[in-house]
Amino acid sequence: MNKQLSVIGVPMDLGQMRRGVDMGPSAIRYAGMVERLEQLSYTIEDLGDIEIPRPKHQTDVKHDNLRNLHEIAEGTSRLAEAVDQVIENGRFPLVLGGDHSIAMGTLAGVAKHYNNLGVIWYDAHGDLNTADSSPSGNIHGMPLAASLGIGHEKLTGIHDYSPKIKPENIVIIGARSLDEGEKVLIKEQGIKVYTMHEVDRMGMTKVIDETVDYLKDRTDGVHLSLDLDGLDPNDAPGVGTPVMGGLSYRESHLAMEMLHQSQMITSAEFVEVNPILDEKNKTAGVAVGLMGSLFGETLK
Ligand code: 6HN
Ligand code: MN
Ligand code: MN
Ligand code: MN
Repeated sequence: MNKQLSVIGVPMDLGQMRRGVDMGPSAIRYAGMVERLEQLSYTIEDLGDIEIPRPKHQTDVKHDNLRNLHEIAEGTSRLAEAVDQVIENGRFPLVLGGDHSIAMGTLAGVAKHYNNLGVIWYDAHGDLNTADSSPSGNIHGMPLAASLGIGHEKLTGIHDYSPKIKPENIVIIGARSLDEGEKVLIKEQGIKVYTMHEVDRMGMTKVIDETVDYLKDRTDGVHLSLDLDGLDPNDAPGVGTPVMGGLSYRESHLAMEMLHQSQMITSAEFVEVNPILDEKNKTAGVAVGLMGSLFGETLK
């Protein structure tokens, strides 16, 4: 793994309606991220936080079922620039959210450096909505669709190109709350999904083995987009859209350890940590623990 990490915080809360997720990057840093990764002999450069615009006026709040469209497009474009530069400098981008709408910016910055970027989307949700299919108008439910080039052009066109990724290069793990339109898109586009049903039947070992096999030959880099709500709310309570019956703390550590062993991950983001909804910064601690495993911590 690239031993030079660049950390970028994204205090974004405009993609959903619960306050507090903008403090996710601080909470993760406070939980000891830098110390944890330095122990694994990574060199860490913390680039601080991307500036996210505040919504300008009340009438600007909702454009055609796309809440805070302009501000999110602006903030994620800045993120795309920063991530692009990190890769340009030969370093590994580690992005801290913020709500999941930031993935549009991260992927925009990452994907132009690859011909076939793979994406592992670790999440209770598919985040494959568009303005037409979204039940909420919340853009954090849309970043995977936008990255595929599906949705409003302000979102699909971030960093001036589209699409960022191909449907056959995506693996979703942990899904248990998919909207009808998302299910249709998954079928139409042939996106690989391991729902909780498959994780329960197959076990996480087989899920990750298959994921690695599937992505190995078809991709030249793999981005991990880890939404903390992929985990069960008992293990990660500090998230805005919790869904019962999720991936356990232990399954998630196993997944991260196996992904480390695969040597496949070339960029990562940890999103949706909301310290206001959390229990004593537990969820940020879980995020840092999972980073430890992803970056090679072992008990031996
Ligand atoms: N996330 N599918 C729901 C929606 O409003 O589109 C929930 C989205 C959650 C998004 O957790 O990143
Ligand atoms: Mn506007
Ligand atoms: Mn998500
Ligand atoms: Mn989610």
